[in-house]
Amino acid sequence: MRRKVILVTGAAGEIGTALIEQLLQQGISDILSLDIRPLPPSLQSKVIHTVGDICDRALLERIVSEYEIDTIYHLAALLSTRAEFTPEAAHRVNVEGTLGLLQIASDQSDWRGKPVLFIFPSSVAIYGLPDLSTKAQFPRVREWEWNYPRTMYGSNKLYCEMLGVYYSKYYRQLAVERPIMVDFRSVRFPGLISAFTVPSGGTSDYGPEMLHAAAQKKSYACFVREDTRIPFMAMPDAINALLKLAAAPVERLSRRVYNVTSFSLSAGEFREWVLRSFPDAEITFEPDLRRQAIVDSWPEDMNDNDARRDWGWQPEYNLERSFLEYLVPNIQRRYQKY
Ligand code: AKB
Repeated sequence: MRRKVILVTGAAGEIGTALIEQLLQQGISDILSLDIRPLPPSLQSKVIHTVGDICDRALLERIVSEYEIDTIYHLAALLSTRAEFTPEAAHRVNVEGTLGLLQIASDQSDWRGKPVLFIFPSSVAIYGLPDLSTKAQFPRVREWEWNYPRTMYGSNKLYCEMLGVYYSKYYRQLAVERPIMVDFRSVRFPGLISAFTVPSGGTSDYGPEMLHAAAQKKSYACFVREDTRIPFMAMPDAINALLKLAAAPVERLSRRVYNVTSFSLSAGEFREWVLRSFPDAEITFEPDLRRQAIVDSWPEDMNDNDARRDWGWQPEYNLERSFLEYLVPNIQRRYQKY
């Protein structure tokens, strides 16, 4: 018999490590993690880790031969800024990697006669507003509005959402006997902020970078204008959203892809919040016009009413709690020596 596991891809990344810690805290230890990097030492002995590429089909097949995959948290991705430097590689990881996993999930669902749960983090980057006046006119977008991403990453995420819906509703729709479908569910995250890790390769990174730099007494030049406003969320809420969506009864879901968010603030307001706790922080604004254009195309806020109604989504960390109870104390502790 194969051992039943939860598969987490991108396990060594920001969301991956936080998710695995939370699963372990809930007493779930049958976790198979996959990443091109090793896990942080604190997690290494607690889960079964495979170092490898999600695009390596032979590796995925070997995993399937050894384990029964019950749930997949597919977190591996190349983020929006990094993807612009290597768009084809981003497409390979973000799209082909996801397609391969959906196929495996689909085969597994059919084979065991029960859907594999496939949880996929999407992003605010799937939105693309053409200019700042339109951004001001549509401050709180619904799921189906402005789906015109201007980055490779946003396009990849939007297409993978569609692939997920396809695999959960229409896969092999012309076959005489319909297979058991994958149970695909996705949340569109805003910019995420963790107290324990600094993101890399994203375009919403200026928020967390500002905060982590201040705590280390390093000066920081923010790469967007002061008035740039996008939505954000503290990492514990992001993990909570993934777990809550995974646990929701399928009959309660009126969609497969949901906006989730917590608070929106401008880069200038972000700086003010950082200064409240780190009054000596040196934060300047030196916009990089190319990265600025990407963030300008993202909405100020996302309407997450459907997630609230269907599966009781509600962020636990609003702006004040995020800074004062989660981010600042943990970041201060982390960089105590500075
Ligand atoms: C990025 O900036 O690329 C990510 C995202 C918003 O999905 N943080």
